[in-house]
Amino acid sequence: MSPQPRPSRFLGAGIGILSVAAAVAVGHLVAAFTGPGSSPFLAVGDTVIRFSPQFLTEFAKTTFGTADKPVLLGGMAVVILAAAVVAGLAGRRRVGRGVTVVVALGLLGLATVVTAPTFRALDLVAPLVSLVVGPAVFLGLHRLARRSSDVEPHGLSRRAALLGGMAAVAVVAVASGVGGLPAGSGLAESRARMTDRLARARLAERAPAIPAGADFAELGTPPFLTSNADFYRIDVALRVPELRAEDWSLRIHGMVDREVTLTVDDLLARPLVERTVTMTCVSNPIGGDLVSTATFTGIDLRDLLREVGVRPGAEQIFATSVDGWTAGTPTDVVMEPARGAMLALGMNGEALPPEHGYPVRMLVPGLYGFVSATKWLVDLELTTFDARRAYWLERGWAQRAPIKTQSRIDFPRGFQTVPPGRVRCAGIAWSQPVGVGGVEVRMDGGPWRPATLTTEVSGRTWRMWTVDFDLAPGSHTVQVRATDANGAVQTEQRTDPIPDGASGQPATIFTVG
Ligand SMILES: Nc1nc2c(c(=O)[nH]1)N[C@H]1C(S)=C(S)[C@@H](COP(=O)(O)O)O[C@H]1N2
Ligand SMILES: [Mo]
Repeated sequence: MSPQPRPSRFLGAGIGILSVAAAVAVGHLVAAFTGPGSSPFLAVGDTVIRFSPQFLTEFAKTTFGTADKPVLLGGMAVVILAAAVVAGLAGRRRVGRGVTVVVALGLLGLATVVTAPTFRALDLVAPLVSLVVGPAVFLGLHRLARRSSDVEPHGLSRRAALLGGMAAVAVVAVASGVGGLPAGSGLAESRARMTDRLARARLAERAPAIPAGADFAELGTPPFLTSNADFYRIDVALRVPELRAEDWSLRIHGMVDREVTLTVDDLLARPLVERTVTMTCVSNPIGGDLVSTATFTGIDLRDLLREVGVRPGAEQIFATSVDGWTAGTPTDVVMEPARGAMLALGMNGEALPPEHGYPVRMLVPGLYGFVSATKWLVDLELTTFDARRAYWLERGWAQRAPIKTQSRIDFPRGFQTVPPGRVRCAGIAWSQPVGVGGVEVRMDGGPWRPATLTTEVSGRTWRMWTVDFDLAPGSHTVQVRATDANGAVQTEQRTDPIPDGASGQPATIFTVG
């Protein structure tokens, strides 16, 4: 009997990497058919997000912005790669050790899928397939490697068999990973149908017309309406939930007189309203761009809740998305007659884009998104504040979070150099739902001067401002503050976004020269 030579380090590591890659990729491919929630790779990522401490989430958001998810998945790939190399090296002398590491990785994937908030029995298939594929490939390649190193006349062809086997695994892994990316979910067709239905529906309430001079885009402000492509996006979903309108339903239960379950047809049979709303994220720093405006189409949430019958003592509307994210909205705010809270199906003349909550999201003008704007909404429970604690409340953010009166300087930009003479400063301000009453600007600590404002479209939306200064060459500092329609001035007091939104007046240093 020939001795059992161990594969070279290089070969050992290669076998480890290939078997783990095959396991991950095949699991991902199977998940494309059984449900995106069951991809072991994505489930591990979701779990990392779910259990990340607050500071880390904030760090990721501020450092990588919306690239935070690709960065996370890339980081995970590196860690898994390292574990695969460890498995490969450990398995050189004793195959069993390598297999143990591969199985441990598989069990990790299985555990994260099973503990996901959206877990269903069918989700077991993908991680179980991964769990089998990993060790099987590992053992198979080891067998080929052993044989190919036997000193026999057939050595060359056995070597060829090993290389062929490794290449085949690599091809299968890449093909599965790529194949698993776009799951054929019929989402595009579903959205096209919805866009069509919304376009043909009769509106019971129209959004106000946007007048020609609603923005100062030529001076550097954003356009009044943000396009869907440019609308800021914030959520904790690693993969955008793929939920067809045809499969959607919303359960309204808890402290209500009549529990109901509604379909999209039920919603479209109700009077449709169209409202233009400026949305803001509580994480938006002073001067930040997590603020956007769109015209939403949907149904009035207050009307719906009045029909369902809200019981006294139901302090919050606890909303859950299909991927298990939650938000608690104070009931009293939603039930204010002029508030305009809604369940939205359309955004700027089309079905909600998948990343903004298709098919249905909630929206409450004047409340930060984390307490009001649940995307991919599937459940509303009327309950007390004590009974349920929402996702961000659990992580140190506030229970009640009205949007603070805020303003932003869009021109000049920080440290920009502008030509001498007349400098035309411009920016935006918002104070939902009452609206912006005025904006004042001062230069280099001088007197506050009233700015020119665009025509108000609605108290639920932002307003743009501009003011001219004649400036001498040199460094200057411009500062702005908004006043709401009731005369309350935006505070000078600086606070961080956590727990209920940043406050303070923006200031920009720039150069005239
Ligand atoms: N399902 C779900 N809905 C969500 C979130 C989320 O993480 N998951 N984030 C909320 C937050 S913090 C904000 S600011 C808004 C952002 O909505 P947008 O991405 O459409 O701008 O969505 C809210 N709705
Ligand atoms: Mo947010």
